[in-house]
Amino acid sequence: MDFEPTDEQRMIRDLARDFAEGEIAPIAAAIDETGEFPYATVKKMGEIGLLGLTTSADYGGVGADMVSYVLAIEEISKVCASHGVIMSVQNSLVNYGIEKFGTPEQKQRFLVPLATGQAIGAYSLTEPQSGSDAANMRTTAVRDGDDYVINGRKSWVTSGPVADFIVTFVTADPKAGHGATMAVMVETDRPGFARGKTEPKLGIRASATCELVFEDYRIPVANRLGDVGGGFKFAMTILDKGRIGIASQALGISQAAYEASRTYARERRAFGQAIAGFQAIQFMLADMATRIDAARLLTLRAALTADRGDRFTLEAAMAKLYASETAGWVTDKAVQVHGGMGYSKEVPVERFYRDARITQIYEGTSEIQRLVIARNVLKPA
Ligand code: COS
Repeated sequence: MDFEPTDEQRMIRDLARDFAEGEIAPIAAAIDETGEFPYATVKKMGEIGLLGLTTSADYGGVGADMVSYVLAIEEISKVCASHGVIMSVQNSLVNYGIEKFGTPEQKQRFLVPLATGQAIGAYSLTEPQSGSDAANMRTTAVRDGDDYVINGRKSWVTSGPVADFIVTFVTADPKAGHGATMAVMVETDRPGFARGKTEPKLGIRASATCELVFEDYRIPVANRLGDVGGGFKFAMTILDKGRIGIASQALGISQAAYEASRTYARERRAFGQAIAGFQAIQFMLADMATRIDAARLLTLRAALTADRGDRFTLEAAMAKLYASETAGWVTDKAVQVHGGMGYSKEVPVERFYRDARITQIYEGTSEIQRLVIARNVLKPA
């Protein structure tokens, strides 16, 4: 396996790095403080292609491969994990789903504005009673002539408060399990749709998250993505790609926390020398660097497997599990290296520590990743 980026992959990584350092870095601390959604920089991300990075050029995207995508999300997340998840959700959970399961007409209507950043997208699977047990959904879609009438509540929808289009999973019969599920494209300007309160969160505070409420919400049958009964597999297929995005986000947070710790350790003096001279600090930095490299290799392997066109469920779960737990560990140690300063909002490691926590929860908890991995490794040969 060749992990050396090609010229094109480097170019996309550098584009993302320059954008993150030039446009996002100046606002990252402030939007964490206010929890404000960064409309202006998200719009610019769309203009330079980052919101349609892996979408094919036929639908307004860049048509880049997954390795480029991983490198770009890491760069964005190093500076701001909120922008990282906005980019990941739009590319993986929204655009990819429409490109893979949508009709040509749906691609023109929904994918083109999403891939060019003229529209913001979201993905809605979770409900108040069903997070990990994703098939246990109760939001119903009842056919009425050429329409579906949707009723129910969805929760924890990333970009929900600002989305124009939401890939939403519903069921024709809540008692029928996987077999009655389907995906529909919700257009948020139709009557019967409301957004609940925006969640006040511990981290990724500039990424907006909310509940959705459907009361006799009507959409044409033409808004169904894929088949009736195919919703669960649709949700799982695109989550595999989403998990590579979250692994990359976790990697970016880890890398930023590590670099800040290394700089601080060289500058901060105690007992007559820079604290980088103490073995206690050196070992923390050594373990951070090693774990981050391992997480990066797993994430690149998942991306390369996807780029080869092979199934990557196992590789994505391993990458997401390891990179997210690494982000938790690395950011904890980063606070430790900084001592009292690490607990202060004066330095960014405090934000990295809070931002890292969600990566072990959303798009499948660490426990769900272990379950997916265990099912794969225990499969009869
Ligand atoms: N890709 C394609 N198909 C998949 C798949 C994947 N990654 N995972 C499961 N499927 C298919 C299975 O092959 C099975 O198909 P058949 O009925 O044809 O055999 C079907 O989907 C049902 O799969 P399974 O029996 O494994 O479903 P479970 O209800 O046991 O659920 C877990 C499996 C727990 C792994 C799944 O519900 C899950 O990932 N939950 C977490 C959801 C999540 O990430 N939520 C966060 C939302 S985004 S913030």
